Amino acid sequence: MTTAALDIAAIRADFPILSREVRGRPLVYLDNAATTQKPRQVIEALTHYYSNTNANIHRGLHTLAEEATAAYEATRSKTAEFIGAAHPQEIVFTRNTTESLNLLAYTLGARLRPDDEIILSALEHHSNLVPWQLLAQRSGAKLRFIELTEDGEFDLDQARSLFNPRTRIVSVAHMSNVLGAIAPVADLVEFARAVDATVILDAAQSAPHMPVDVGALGVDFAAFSAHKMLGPTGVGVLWGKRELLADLDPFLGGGEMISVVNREESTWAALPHKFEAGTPNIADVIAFSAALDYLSAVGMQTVRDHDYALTAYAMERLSTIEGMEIYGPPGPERRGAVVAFNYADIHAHDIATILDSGGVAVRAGHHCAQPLMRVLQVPATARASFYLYNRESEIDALVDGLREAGSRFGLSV
Ligand code: C6P
Repeated sequence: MTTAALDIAAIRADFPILSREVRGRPLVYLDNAATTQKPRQVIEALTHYYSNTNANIHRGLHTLAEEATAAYEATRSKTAEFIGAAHPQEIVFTRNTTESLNLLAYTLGARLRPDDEIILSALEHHSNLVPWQLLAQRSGAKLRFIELTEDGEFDLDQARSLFNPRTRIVSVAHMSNVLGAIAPVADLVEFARAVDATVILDAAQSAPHMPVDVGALGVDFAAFSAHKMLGPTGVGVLWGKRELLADLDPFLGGGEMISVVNREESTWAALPHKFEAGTPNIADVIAFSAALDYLSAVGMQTVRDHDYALTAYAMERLSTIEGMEIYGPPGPERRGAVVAFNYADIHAHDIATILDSGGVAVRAGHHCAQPLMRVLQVPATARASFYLYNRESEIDALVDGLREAGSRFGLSV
Protein backbone atom coordinates (compact mmCIF):
# COMPACT_ATOMS: atom_id res chain seq x y z
CA MET A 1 0.00 0.00 0.00
CA THR A 2 1.27 3.44 -0.82
CA THR A 3 -0.10 6.94 -0.53
CA ALA A 4 1.61 7.94 -3.79
CA ALA A 5 -1.70 7.74 -5.68
CA LEU A 6 -2.92 10.87 -3.92
CA ASP A 7 -1.53 14.35 -4.47
CA ILE A 8 -1.94 15.32 -0.82
CA ALA A 9 -0.57 18.84 -1.28
CA ALA A 10 -3.17 19.55 -3.98
CA ILE A 11 -5.94 18.04 -1.87
CA ARG A 12 -4.93 20.03 1.21
CA ALA A 13 -5.00 23.23 -0.83
CA ASP A 14 -8.74 22.62 -1.33
CA PHE A 15 -9.43 22.72 2.43
CA PRO A 16 -9.16 26.29 3.74
CA ILE A 17 -9.28 25.25 7.40
CA LEU A 18 -6.17 23.10 7.09
CA SER A 19 -3.98 26.17 6.76
CA ARG A 20 -5.08 27.66 10.09
CA GLU A 21 -3.11 27.50 13.29
CA VAL A 22 -4.28 26.21 16.64
CA ARG A 23 -2.49 27.45 19.76
CA GLY A 24 0.29 28.85 17.61
CA ARG A 25 0.91 25.53 15.85
CA PRO A 26 -0.28 24.25 12.46
CA LEU A 27 -3.59 22.43 12.84
CA VAL A 28 -3.24 18.64 12.77
CA TYR A 29 -6.82 17.45 12.39
CA LEU A 30 -7.14 13.82 13.43
CA ASP A 31 -10.82 13.79 14.46
CA ASN A 32 -12.30 12.78 11.12
CA ALA A 33 -14.52 10.02 12.51
CA ALA A 34 -16.42 12.75 14.38
CA THR A 35 -16.75 14.99 11.33
CA THR A 36 -14.52 15.77 8.36
CA GLN A 37 -13.37 19.14 7.10
CA LYS A 38 -14.99 20.65 4.01
CA PRO A 39 -13.31 21.48 0.69
CA ARG A 40 -13.89 24.90 -0.85
CA GLN A 41 -16.03 23.18 -3.53
CA VAL A 42 -18.60 22.32 -0.85
CA ILE A 43 -18.35 25.72 0.84
CA GLU A 44 -18.77 27.46 -2.53
CA ALA A 45 -21.73 25.26 -3.45
CA LEU A 46 -23.47 26.44 -0.27
CA THR A 47 -22.84 30.13 -0.86
CA HIS A 48 -23.68 29.74 -4.56
CA TYR A 49 -27.02 28.18 -3.67
CA TYR A 50 -27.98 30.94 -1.25
CA SER A 51 -26.68 33.68 -3.56
CA ASN A 52 -28.35 32.39 -6.73
CA THR A 53 -31.03 29.76 -6.29
CA ASN A 54 -32.61 29.80 -2.84
CA ALA A 55 -36.23 28.60 -3.05
CA ASN A 56 -38.43 25.92 -1.57
CA ILE A 57 -38.55 22.72 -3.58
CA HIS A 58 -41.25 20.50 -5.07
CA ARG A 59 -43.98 23.13 -4.78
CA GLY A 60 -43.09 26.32 -6.65
CA LEU A 61 -43.71 26.81 -10.34
CA HIS A 62 -41.19 29.60 -10.67
CA THR A 63 -37.65 29.35 -12.06
CA LEU A 64 -35.82 29.39 -8.73
CA ALA A 65 -38.04 26.62 -7.32
CA GLU A 66 -37.49 24.53 -10.43
CA GLU A 67 -33.73 25.01 -10.28
CA ALA A 68 -33.58 24.20 -6.56
CA THR A 69 -35.74 21.10 -7.07
CA ALA A 70 -33.57 19.90 -9.95
CA ALA A 71 -30.36 20.39 -7.93
CA TYR A 72 -31.83 18.63 -4.87
CA GLU A 73 -33.01 15.67 -6.96
CA ALA A 74 -29.68 15.55 -8.80
CA THR A 75 -27.98 14.98 -5.43
CA ARG A 76 -30.37 12.12 -4.79
CA SER A 77 -29.38 10.48 -8.09
CA LYS A 78 -25.68 11.06 -7.39
CA THR A 79 -26.02 9.54 -3.92
CA ALA A 80 -27.73 6.49 -5.41
CA GLU A 81 -24.92 6.08 -7.90
CA PHE A 82 -22.26 6.58 -5.20
CA ILE A 83 -23.49 3.57 -3.20
CA GLY A 84 -24.69 1.40 -6.08
CA ALA A 85 -28.40 1.79 -5.31
CA ALA A 86 -30.75 0.51 -7.99
CA HIS A 87 -32.99 3.65 -8.10
CA PRO A 88 -32.80 7.26 -6.86
CA GLN A 89 -36.17 6.62 -5.12
CA GLU A 90 -34.29 4.35 -2.76
CA ILE A 91 -32.48 7.37 -1.26
CA VAL A 92 -34.24 9.21 1.58
CA PHE A 93 -32.63 12.36 2.94
CA THR A 94 -32.74 12.72 6.72
CA ARG A 95 -30.77 14.87 9.17
CA ASN A 96 -28.07 12.31 9.96
CA THR A 97 -27.34 8.60 10.48
CA THR A 98 -29.10 8.79 13.83
CA GLU A 99 -32.36 9.96 12.27
CA SER A 100 -32.10 7.33 9.51
CA LEU A 101 -31.77 4.58 12.11
CA ASN A 102 -34.61 6.01 14.22
CA LEU A 103 -36.80 6.09 11.11
CA LEU A 104 -36.12 2.38 10.59
CA ALA A 105 -36.64 1.43 14.22
CA TYR A 106 -39.94 3.31 14.24
CA THR A 107 -41.34 2.05 10.94
CA LEU A 108 -40.04 -1.52 11.02
CA GLY A 109 -41.00 -1.65 14.67
CA ALA A 110 -44.68 -1.34 13.87
CA ARG A 111 -44.46 -4.93 12.60
CA LEU A 112 -42.72 -6.49 15.60
CA ARG A 113 -44.43 -8.69 18.14
CA PRO A 114 -43.42 -9.57 21.69
CA ASP A 115 -40.59 -12.12 21.67
CA ASP A 116 -39.41 -11.19 18.19
CA GLU A 117 -35.66 -10.65 18.30
CA ILE A 118 -33.33 -7.89 17.12
CA ILE A 119 -29.63 -8.66 16.76
CA LEU A 120 -27.10 -5.89 17.39
CA SER A 121 -23.43 -6.11 18.39
CA ALA A 122 -21.36 -5.24 21.44
CA LEU A 123 -19.60 -2.39 19.64
CA GLU A 124 -22.58 -0.34 18.43
CA HIS A 125 -22.68 3.43 18.53
CA HIS A 126 -25.56 4.65 20.71
CA SER A 127 -27.34 5.69 17.48
CA ASN A 128 -27.63 2.04 16.53
CA LEU A 129 -28.57 0.91 20.02
CA VAL A 130 -30.90 3.35 21.75
CA PRO A 131 -33.53 3.43 18.94
CA TRP A 132 -33.74 -0.38 19.18
CA GLN A 133 -33.97 -0.22 22.98
CA LEU A 134 -36.92 2.16 22.62
CA LEU A 135 -38.49 -0.22 20.11
CA ALA A 136 -37.91 -3.19 22.41
CA GLN A 137 -39.64 -1.31 25.24
CA ARG A 138 -42.61 -0.47 22.99
CA SER A 139 -43.00 -3.85 21.33
CA GLY A 140 -41.74 -6.40 23.83
CA ALA A 141 -39.12 -7.54 21.31
CA LYS A 142 -35.80 -8.80 22.73
CA LEU A 143 -32.33 -7.46 21.96
CA ARG A 144 -29.54 -9.96 21.30
CA PHE A 145 -25.88 -9.04 21.01
CA ILE A 146 -23.02 -10.34 18.87
CA GLU A 147 -19.96 -10.52 21.14
CA LEU A 148 -16.40 -9.64 20.15
CA THR A 149 -13.22 -11.68 19.89
CA GLU A 150 -10.05 -10.63 21.75
CA ASP A 151 -9.13 -8.65 18.61
CA GLY A 152 -12.37 -6.68 18.72
CA GLU A 153 -13.97 -8.42 15.75
CA PHE A 154 -17.38 -10.10 15.60
CA ASP A 155 -17.31 -13.60 17.07
CA LEU A 156 -18.86 -15.37 14.08
CA ASP A 157 -19.63 -18.67 15.83
CA GLN A 158 -21.48 -16.88 18.61
CA ALA A 159 -23.17 -14.63 16.02
CA ARG A 160 -24.40 -17.64 14.06
CA SER A 161 -25.91 -19.13 17.21
CA LEU A 162 -28.07 -16.01 17.76
CA PHE A 163 -30.07 -16.39 14.54
CA ASN A 164 -33.34 -18.27 14.86
CA PRO A 165 -36.89 -18.06 13.48
CA ARG A 166 -37.74 -15.26 15.95
CA THR A 167 -34.95 -13.03 14.54
CA ARG A 168 -36.61 -10.18 12.65
CA ILE A 169 -33.85 -7.56 12.35
CA VAL A 170 -30.05 -7.48 12.46
CA SER A 171 -28.48 -4.02 12.58
CA VAL A 172 -24.71 -3.51 12.90
CA ALA A 173 -21.98 -0.97 12.29
CA HIS A 174 -20.25 -1.67 8.98
CA MET A 175 -17.15 -0.14 10.53
CA SER A 176 -16.71 0.54 14.25
CA ASN A 177 -16.06 4.18 15.20
CA VAL A 178 -13.82 2.99 18.06
CA LEU A 179 -12.14 -0.26 17.05
CA GLY A 180 -12.15 0.38 13.31
CA ALA A 181 -13.27 -3.25 12.89
CA ILE A 182 -15.06 -3.97 9.62
CA ALA A 183 -18.12 -6.20 10.03
CA PRO A 184 -18.31 -9.59 8.25
CA VAL A 185 -21.35 -8.46 6.27
CA ALA A 186 -21.49 -11.43 3.86
CA ASP A 187 -21.71 -13.90 6.76
CA LEU A 188 -24.37 -11.88 8.57
CA VAL A 189 -26.43 -11.59 5.39
CA GLU A 190 -26.19 -15.37 4.93
CA PHE A 191 -27.32 -16.02 8.53
CA ALA A 192 -30.14 -13.48 8.19
CA ARG A 193 -31.43 -14.80 4.87
CA ALA A 194 -31.74 -18.30 6.35
CA VAL A 195 -34.30 -16.96 8.87
CA ASP A 196 -35.81 -14.23 6.66
CA ALA A 197 -34.54 -11.35 8.82
CA THR A 198 -33.97 -7.76 7.65
CA VAL A 199 -30.32 -6.58 7.52
CA ILE A 200 -29.44 -2.97 8.33
CA LEU A 201 -25.96 -1.47 8.01
CA ASP A 202 -24.90 1.55 10.02
CA ALA A 203 -22.52 2.83 7.34
CA ALA A 204 -21.67 6.10 9.12
CA GLN A 205 -17.97 5.21 9.17
CA SER A 206 -17.74 3.00 6.09
CA ALA A 207 -19.46 5.06 3.38
CA PRO A 208 -16.90 7.89 3.79
CA HIS A 209 -13.88 5.60 3.76
CA MET A 210 -14.28 2.69 1.35
CA PRO A 211 -16.21 1.67 -1.72
CA VAL A 212 -19.71 0.74 -0.50
CA ASP A 213 -21.98 -1.02 -2.98
CA VAL A 214 -25.25 -1.79 -1.26
CA GLY A 215 -26.33 -4.15 -4.05
CA ALA A 216 -23.14 -6.22 -3.81
CA LEU A 217 -23.31 -6.24 0.01
CA GLY A 218 -26.78 -7.75 -0.19
CA VAL A 219 -28.19 -5.82 2.78
CA ASP A 220 -31.71 -4.32 3.00
CA PHE A 221 -31.08 -0.85 4.45
CA ALA A 222 -28.05 1.39 5.09
CA ALA A 223 -27.62 4.70 6.91
CA PHE A 224 -24.85 7.33 6.78
CA SER A 225 -24.13 11.05 7.27
CA ALA A 226 -22.87 13.63 4.76
CA HIS A 227 -20.80 15.48 7.36
CA LYS A 228 -18.42 12.54 7.79
CA MET A 229 -17.64 12.52 4.05
CA LEU A 230 -16.69 16.14 3.25
CA GLY A 231 -20.33 17.27 3.13
CA PRO A 232 -22.28 19.71 5.31
CA THR A 233 -23.83 18.86 8.66
CA GLY A 234 -27.58 18.28 8.76
CA VAL A 235 -27.80 15.77 5.90
CA GLY A 236 -28.26 12.06 6.49
CA VAL A 237 -28.96 9.31 4.03
CA LEU A 238 -31.22 6.32 4.42
CA TRP A 239 -30.99 3.80 1.62
CA GLY A 240 -33.47 0.96 1.41
CA LYS A 241 -34.54 -1.54 -1.23
CA ARG A 242 -37.42 0.05 -3.09
CA GLU A 243 -39.96 -2.67 -2.36
CA LEU A 244 -39.09 -2.63 1.34
CA LEU A 245 -39.32 1.16 1.68
CA ALA A 246 -42.60 1.13 -0.27
CA ASP A 247 -44.02 -1.36 2.18
CA LEU A 248 -43.27 0.77 5.28
CA ASP A 249 -45.61 3.32 6.83
CA PRO A 250 -44.40 6.94 7.03
CA PHE A 251 -42.20 8.14 9.91
CA LEU A 252 -43.13 11.83 10.22
CA GLY A 253 -46.39 13.32 8.95
CA GLY A 254 -46.87 16.76 7.37
CA GLY A 255 -46.40 18.62 4.12
CA GLU A 256 -44.62 17.04 1.13
CA MET A 257 -45.17 13.44 2.22
CA ILE A 258 -48.85 13.19 1.25
CA SER A 259 -50.86 12.44 -1.86
CA VAL A 260 -54.47 13.24 -0.82
CA VAL A 261 -55.40 14.69 2.57
CA ASN A 262 -58.92 14.42 3.93
CA ARG A 263 -60.17 15.53 7.31
CA GLU A 264 -59.93 12.09 8.84
CA GLU A 265 -57.19 10.35 6.88
CA SER A 266 -54.62 10.77 4.12
CA THR A 267 -52.73 8.84 1.47
CA TRP A 268 -49.00 9.02 0.99
CA ALA A 269 -46.73 10.45 -1.67
CA ALA A 270 -44.62 8.09 -3.76
CA LEU A 271 -41.13 7.13 -2.66
CA PRO A 272 -38.96 8.72 -1.43
CA HIS A 273 -41.15 11.72 -0.60
CA LYS A 274 -43.30 9.63 1.74
CA PHE A 275 -40.35 9.82 4.16
CA GLU A 276 -39.40 13.48 3.67
CA ALA A 277 -42.02 15.46 5.57
CA GLY A 278 -41.72 19.26 5.63
CA THR A 279 -39.12 21.51 4.03
CA PRO A 280 -35.89 19.53 3.89
CA ASN A 281 -32.34 20.78 4.31
CA ILE A 282 -32.23 21.94 0.70
CA ALA A 283 -29.00 23.94 0.71
CA ASP A 284 -26.94 21.33 2.50
CA VAL A 285 -28.27 18.46 0.37
CA ILE A 286 -27.32 20.42 -2.75
CA ALA A 287 -23.85 21.17 -1.37
CA PHE A 288 -23.44 17.47 -0.52
CA SER A 289 -23.36 16.93 -4.27
CA ALA A 290 -19.99 18.70 -4.40
CA ALA A 291 -18.66 16.38 -1.68
CA LEU A 292 -19.76 13.32 -3.66
CA ASP A 293 -18.12 14.74 -6.79
CA TYR A 294 -14.92 15.32 -4.83
CA LEU A 295 -14.79 11.78 -3.44
CA SER A 296 -15.73 10.25 -6.79
CA ALA A 297 -12.96 12.18 -8.56
CA VAL A 298 -10.42 10.87 -6.03
CA GLY A 299 -11.96 7.38 -6.13
CA MET A 300 -13.14 5.49 -3.06
CA GLN A 301 -10.59 2.70 -3.50
CA THR A 302 -7.87 5.36 -3.48
CA VAL A 303 -9.36 6.79 -0.27
CA ARG A 304 -9.35 3.30 1.24
CA ASP A 305 -5.72 2.67 0.18
CA HIS A 306 -4.64 5.99 1.66
CA ASP A 307 -6.50 5.27 4.92
CA TYR A 308 -4.88 1.83 5.01
CA ALA A 309 -1.37 3.24 4.64
CA LEU A 310 -1.94 5.91 7.30
CA THR A 311 -3.51 3.42 9.71
CA ALA A 312 -0.61 0.99 9.26
CA TYR A 313 1.88 3.81 9.84
CA ALA A 314 0.02 5.10 12.91
CA MET A 315 -0.22 1.65 14.48
CA GLU A 316 3.46 1.00 13.84
CA ARG A 317 4.56 4.36 15.29
CA LEU A 318 2.21 4.23 18.30
CA SER A 319 3.30 0.73 19.20
CA THR A 320 6.88 1.97 19.67
CA ILE A 321 5.68 3.93 22.73
CA GLU A 322 5.98 1.97 25.96
CA GLY A 323 2.67 1.69 27.82
CA MET A 324 0.55 2.23 24.70
CA GLU A 325 -2.55 0.06 24.37
CA ILE A 326 -4.25 0.07 20.95
CA TYR A 327 -7.76 -1.37 20.70
CA GLY A 328 -9.22 -3.38 17.84
CA PRO A 329 -7.85 -5.65 15.11
CA PRO A 330 -4.04 -5.89 15.19
CA GLY A 331 -3.37 -4.93 11.55
CA PRO A 332 -4.91 -2.46 9.08
CA GLU A 333 -6.39 -5.18 6.83
CA ARG A 334 -9.69 -5.62 8.62
CA ARG A 335 -10.03 -2.14 10.07
CA GLY A 336 -10.67 1.39 8.92
CA ALA A 337 -8.85 4.64 9.63
CA VAL A 338 -9.51 4.98 13.35
CA VAL A 339 -7.01 4.14 16.06
CA ALA A 340 -8.33 4.21 19.63
CA PHE A 341 -5.78 3.92 22.40
CA ASN A 342 -4.86 4.48 26.00
CA TYR A 343 -1.42 5.49 27.16
CA ALA A 344 -0.27 4.06 30.50
CA ASP A 345 -2.58 5.44 33.18
CA ILE A 346 -2.93 8.92 31.70
CA HIS A 347 -6.64 9.75 31.36
CA ALA A 348 -7.75 10.02 27.74
CA HIS A 349 -9.01 13.58 28.38
CA ASP A 350 -5.57 14.63 29.59
CA ILE A 351 -4.02 13.10 26.48
CA ALA A 352 -6.42 15.04 24.23
CA THR A 353 -5.79 18.29 26.12
CA ILE A 354 -2.01 17.97 25.91
CA LEU A 355 -2.21 17.04 22.22
CA ASP A 356 -4.41 20.08 21.59
CA SER A 357 -1.78 22.34 23.12
CA GLY A 358 0.43 21.19 20.23
CA GLY A 359 -2.29 21.79 17.62
CA VAL A 360 -3.25 18.10 17.35
CA ALA A 361 -7.03 17.44 17.43
CA VAL A 362 -8.13 13.97 18.55
CA ARG A 363 -11.28 12.79 20.29
CA ALA A 364 -11.31 11.40 23.83
CA GLY A 365 -14.17 9.85 25.75
CA HIS A 366 -16.57 6.97 25.30
CA HIS A 367 -17.22 7.82 21.62
CA CYS A 368 -20.96 7.24 22.09
CA ALA A 369 -20.24 3.55 22.66
CA GLN A 370 -20.54 3.11 26.43
CA PRO A 371 -21.35 -0.63 26.30
CA LEU A 372 -18.16 -1.17 24.28
CA MET A 373 -16.12 0.75 26.88
CA ARG A 374 -17.42 -1.75 29.46
CA VAL A 375 -16.29 -4.66 27.27
CA LEU A 376 -12.85 -3.01 26.97
CA GLN A 377 -12.96 -2.33 30.73
CA VAL A 378 -11.95 1.30 30.34
CA PRO A 379 -13.91 4.49 31.06
CA ALA A 380 -12.66 6.17 27.90
CA THR A 381 -10.07 6.06 25.13
CA ALA A 382 -8.26 8.62 23.02
CA ARG A 383 -8.88 8.22 19.30
CA ALA A 384 -7.05 9.45 16.21
CA SER A 385 -8.94 9.16 12.93
CA PHE A 386 -7.67 9.95 9.46
CA TYR A 387 -8.92 11.04 6.06
CA LEU A 388 -7.71 11.74 2.58
CA TYR A 389 -5.95 15.03 3.46
CA ASN A 390 -3.89 13.60 6.33
CA ARG A 391 -0.21 12.74 5.90
CA GLU A 392 2.40 10.76 7.76
CA SER A 393 4.02 13.90 9.18
CA GLU A 394 0.78 14.53 11.10
CA ILE A 395 1.05 11.10 12.69
CA ASP A 396 4.62 12.04 13.63
CA ALA A 397 3.16 15.16 15.30
CA LEU A 398 0.70 12.91 17.18
CA VAL A 399 3.54 10.69 18.37
CA ASP A 400 5.61 13.73 19.45
CA GLY A 401 2.58 15.03 21.38
CA LEU A 402 2.15 11.69 23.09
CA ARG A 403 5.80 11.64 24.13
CA GLU A 404 5.30 15.12 25.53
CA ALA A 405 2.27 13.85 27.48
CA GLY A 406 4.32 10.90 28.75
CA SER A 407 7.13 13.10 30.00
CA ARG A 408 4.67 15.49 31.71
CA PHE A 409 3.27 12.48 33.57
CA GLY A 410 6.73 11.27 34.54
CA LEU A 411 6.82 8.26 32.20
CA SER A 412 10.03 7.12 30.53
CA VAL A 413 9.60 8.14 26.86
N1 C6P B 1 -19.88 8.98 15.39
C1 C6P B 1 -17.80 9.77 16.37
O1 C6P B 1 -17.05 10.67 16.78
P1 C6P B 1 -24.56 11.14 13.36
O2 C6P B 1 -24.16 11.83 14.62
O3 C6P B 1 -26.03 10.80 13.34
O4 C6P B 1 -24.09 11.84 12.12
O5 C6P B 1 -23.76 9.74 13.35
C2 C6P B 1 -23.99 8.83 14.37
C3 C6P B 1 -23.09 7.64 14.25
C4 C6P B 1 -23.65 6.41 14.00
N2 C6P B 1 -22.89 5.32 13.83
C5 C6P B 1 -21.55 5.37 13.90
C6 C6P B 1 -20.75 4.12 13.69
C7 C6P B 1 -20.93 6.59 14.16
O6 C6P B 1 -19.60 6.64 14.23
C8 C6P B 1 -21.70 7.76 14.35
C9 C6P B 1 -21.08 9.06 14.72
C10 C6P B 1 -19.11 10.17 15.73
O7 C6P B 1 -17.51 8.59 16.44
C11 C6P B 1 -19.86 11.13 16.59
S1 C6P B 1 -20.37 10.44 18.13
